[in-house]
Amino acid sequence: MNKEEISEIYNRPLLDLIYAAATIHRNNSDYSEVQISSLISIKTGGCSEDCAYCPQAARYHTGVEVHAMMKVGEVVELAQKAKNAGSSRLCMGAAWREVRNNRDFDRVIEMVTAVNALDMEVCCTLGMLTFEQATKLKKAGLYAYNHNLDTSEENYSKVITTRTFDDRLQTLHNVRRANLTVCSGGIIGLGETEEDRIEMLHTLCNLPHHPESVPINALVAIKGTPLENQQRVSVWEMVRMIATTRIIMPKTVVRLSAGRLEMSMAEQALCFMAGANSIFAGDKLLTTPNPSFNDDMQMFEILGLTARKAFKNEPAH
Ligand code: SAM
Ligand code: DTB
Ligand code: SF4
Repeated sequence: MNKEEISEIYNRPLLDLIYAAATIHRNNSDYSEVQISSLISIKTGGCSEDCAYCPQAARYHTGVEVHAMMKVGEVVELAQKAKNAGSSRLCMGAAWREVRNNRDFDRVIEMVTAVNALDMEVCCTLGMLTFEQATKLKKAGLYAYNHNLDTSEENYSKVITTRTFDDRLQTLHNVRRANLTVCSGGIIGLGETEEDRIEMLHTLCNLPHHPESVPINALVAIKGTPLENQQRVSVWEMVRMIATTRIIMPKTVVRLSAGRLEMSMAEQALCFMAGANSIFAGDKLLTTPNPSFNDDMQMFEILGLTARKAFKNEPAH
């Protein structure tokens, strides 16, 4: 799909857009199923990068404490709790620029092996990754790798200067080549234009394969970061972004990601109607608060949503 086509979709009258997205969603998936994914920050803070939105960048004074890497046992315990609460997917995040071939990576491999044994979809987000590292993770049982484009190529250097948009694409290429599933999306509310949003979606939907999941984050403005004074995006912008993603990538799992804490149940319902079919659940994202499992379960009950099972698209697993 080209940029003009995506732009036409993005700019439709909102209710037409939601209706079209809901129709496509119903024709492609069981629309009542929503994936519950939990996040664990296995290595928090102290990151060398300058991502302008990030509470974990060492150079900003955000109050996030630097923690040593978690132990394998601690991660497994949290993963089991998340599974018991209904999560089918576990994403382990590390505040790293890139993966290094050292003891920390060996420990990640152990974590992946252990969480995979719980029969959850295991995802990692560890920064840049080589093909060899991606292959090792795959062998250990990794299911998905998250690496967000975050914004358009054009806007990228206004948000991050310590790496390039092409670096991001290279990692996505390495991940795909290692036969892992790809999770890649972005953030809205960074100060980007609507054209930037459309361009980011254009890049994602013109990768050789659509990412299996696309997280859409609303910026959580963090005190101490260069984006601390950014205004919150309106729910209408979230809905527009989600609906457009759903229409251009009909089978992709679209995750309503950061920013849910400030959204009412009615607002989230609109996002699900527009085609969102995944959330991050649990009291915490990586470092910032998120709605509680109980509140989310109540929401599922009221909206008639059910938790999607692990490996939904892989009956052979
Ligand atoms: N360090 C790795 C990397 O940058 O790829 C992995 C962890 S990083 C925290 C993962 C993603 O979290 C970022 O790409 C960004 O999309 C999202 N993120 C970080 N801070 C955020 C914020 N304040 N608001 C919304 N999303 C945020
Ligand atoms: C994604 O797209 N969003 C998640 C996950 N992938 C790693 C992270 C959101 C982080 C929000 C800020 C924080 O809690 O530190
Ligand atoms: Fe934050 Fe990841 Fe950027 Fe590090 S590389 S500052 S953890 S978003």
